[in-house]
Formats: sequence, structure tokens, C-alpha cells
Amino acid sequence: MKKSLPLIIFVGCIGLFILAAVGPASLFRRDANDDSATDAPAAAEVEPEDDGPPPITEAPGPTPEGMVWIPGGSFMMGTEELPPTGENPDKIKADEIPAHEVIVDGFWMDETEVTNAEFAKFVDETGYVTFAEIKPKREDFIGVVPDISAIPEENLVAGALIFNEDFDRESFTTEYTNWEYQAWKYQPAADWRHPTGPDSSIEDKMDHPVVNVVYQDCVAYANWAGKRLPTEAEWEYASRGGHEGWKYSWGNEFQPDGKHMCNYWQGTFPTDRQNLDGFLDTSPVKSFSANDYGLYDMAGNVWEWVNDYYHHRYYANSPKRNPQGPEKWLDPGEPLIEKRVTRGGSFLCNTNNCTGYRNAARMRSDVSSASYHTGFRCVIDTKMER
Ligand SMILES: [Ca+2]
Ligand SMILES: [Ca+2]
Repeated sequence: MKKSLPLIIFVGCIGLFILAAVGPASLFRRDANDDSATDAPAAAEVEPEDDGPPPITEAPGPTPEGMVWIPGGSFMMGTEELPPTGENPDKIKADEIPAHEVIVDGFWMDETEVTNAEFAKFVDETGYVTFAEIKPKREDFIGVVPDISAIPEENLVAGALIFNEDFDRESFTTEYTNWEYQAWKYQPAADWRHPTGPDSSIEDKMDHPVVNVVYQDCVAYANWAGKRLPTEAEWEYASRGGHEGWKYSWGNEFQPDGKHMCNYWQGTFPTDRQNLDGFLDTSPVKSFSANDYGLYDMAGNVWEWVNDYYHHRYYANSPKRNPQGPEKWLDPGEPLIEKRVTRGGSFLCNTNNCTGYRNAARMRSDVSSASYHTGFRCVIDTKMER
């Protein structure tokens, strides 16, 4: 797997060579809002529209501890259309369009994000070392940067991406796509045990979601636990809690009766951090109410890896029954970077920025970028051994 140098470049050494060579605009010009590309996944990938037998709705056995049964059914996945130009308060992106009917079979889902306590048990039993703990090699970046010899040795350090409290407010600008990268930094020695760097710890955060895990770490954990990552369709179906058309996992109103319903960012990101919900970064799982399937923190707290590759136009011809994601990823803004989908938003999401806490919101994540606002939860389907 390629290491995540593009992000390291963006946040670590962008001024050193890449920025000098090409300038920020060419790096950040396009994103999922740019719908000019017509490179939808090949139609041949789509199976004939045979709905098959009715979806599995009854649990075929007892519910494993810490999980809930999600009865199968059909739902409208995604968002119907982009709002008129200039009116997009929900920050809807083109990649969540169109809404399309999807049928999923029933499955069990972890009621919370995987916690530090659970991940520690996995590591204790297996000796597993996460991606963020391994020093990257120059060769990991072949094909990702034009000249790997230009990578400064001091950038080849193990670490993860964290919010940069000290980002440069003087030169901060939102006039280009992916401007939020300015508020990130690559933190050496940040890993799951040290969420924001070597001086931090999870000692008093064992009931918080594990963070700084990349996709392959999540798969390793899931295999150990006898589970798997959810598909993107399973994740959205579960987040909706059985309610057609709800914008959020709790309803359509973001703050009913003024109440904060999830762990997100209040104030303008990234300049004004008000912390009105009581949690600056991760919160203990179950700090906010469950949705109607009994799932906690589907919205907010940490982004959650799902299994699907990210393709910005996958919804244009996604299969109807149990879609598994495209065969190949594509984020037009960073086409060389292997990306999978993350869902649900995080404590850094905000009304002026990503609104990742909406049921339909999608995020594209570099499979080898560990970040301290991203974790995961697992599922078990009826065909898996229990
Ligand atoms: Ca918060
Ligand atoms: Ca979450």
C-alpha cells in the first residue's frame, strides 16, 4: 500500500518543493463538487436489476454482545439533487447524488465505534502494529510524487494527521478547494495510543473511539473479531434508523430544542472553536443518544471507515441489491491516491464546512492516512460464521 505522502506534503513540506513547483491552486483545484468529469464507473459492473428474494429482516440467531440487529429493507440512498446555485446551506456535494433505491439484507452492527479498550485487547492478543507506528520508506512513494529523492529525510517519520491548533491565521484563506488542509499537520509519533502526539495518551480515554487507524488496521481488527467493515450502503441504511428521508440520524432538525445531538464543532471552522457540546475532540462513546436502531455516534465523534472504494460518481449506476462499492477508486482531485469512503463526520465537522454528520454525506479518505478524527465500527452479516 502506498504511503500517504500527498497529505504529508500538503501539511508537512508543501512549501519545500511541491508548492514551489506547482502552486496550491493546481493541487487543490478540483473536488467532488466538480461534476465536469464524466468518468462514472463502467456500466458493465452493474448487475441486471433483479431485486432477488425479499431482504433478510429476521435475525437468524442471538445478537452478539455490543451489537444490534439491523433488519434488512430498501431505502433511498444519497441525495436527490444539488440545491440551486448559491443555495447550499447543508454543503451537499455532487458525489451524494442521485438518490437511488438500495436493498440491503439484515446484519448486526456494533452499537458504538470501536473503542480504545477494544482495540487494546486486539493488540494485546495479536501484537498487531498499526500503520501509523511504522516508519515510511522513500520507496513507498513511487508513483505518488514525481521524484522520491526530493523527499526530505526528516519527513520519513511515523505519525498521523492531527488538527493544527497553531495554523497560520494570517495567511489563512478559503478561496480554493480543500482549503481546510491548512488547519492540519502531520504529527510525528501520533498513533492510536498517542492521539495527538507523543505527549498525549489514551489512559483516560479507554471508552473513546480508537483513532489514527488506517483502512488496513480496521480490516485486521475486524478479522480478529470475526466481523467485517460495513459497506457504504449498510452504513447509510443503519444511520437512517429506519426513517425514510431523514437528514440526520435523529431527524430533520439539526438542534431540536437547541440540543446538541452529536459531537461536532460549534463556531466557524477552523478559526472559532466554541466547544458548546462539551467535547473538543473525541467523546466517550454513548455520550449522545442512540438512533432508532440503537446505534450511537453514527453522526459525529469520529469518521468511520467503510469497506467501499470511493468513486465520486458511483451513485450514477450503483447496483440495487447489497452494493459493494466500485471496483476502482476515483477522486478527481487526487486521482493517484487510493481512497475508500468514510462516513458520519467527526468532532471537527461543522455547519460551515463538511457537514459530514448528515446521513447522506460522503467523505473520501486516503487508505494510508491515519488521522485523529477517524475510527470505525464493524458488522456481521448472516452468512458469516458466528
Ligand atoms: Ca465537539
Ligand atoms: Ca461516528
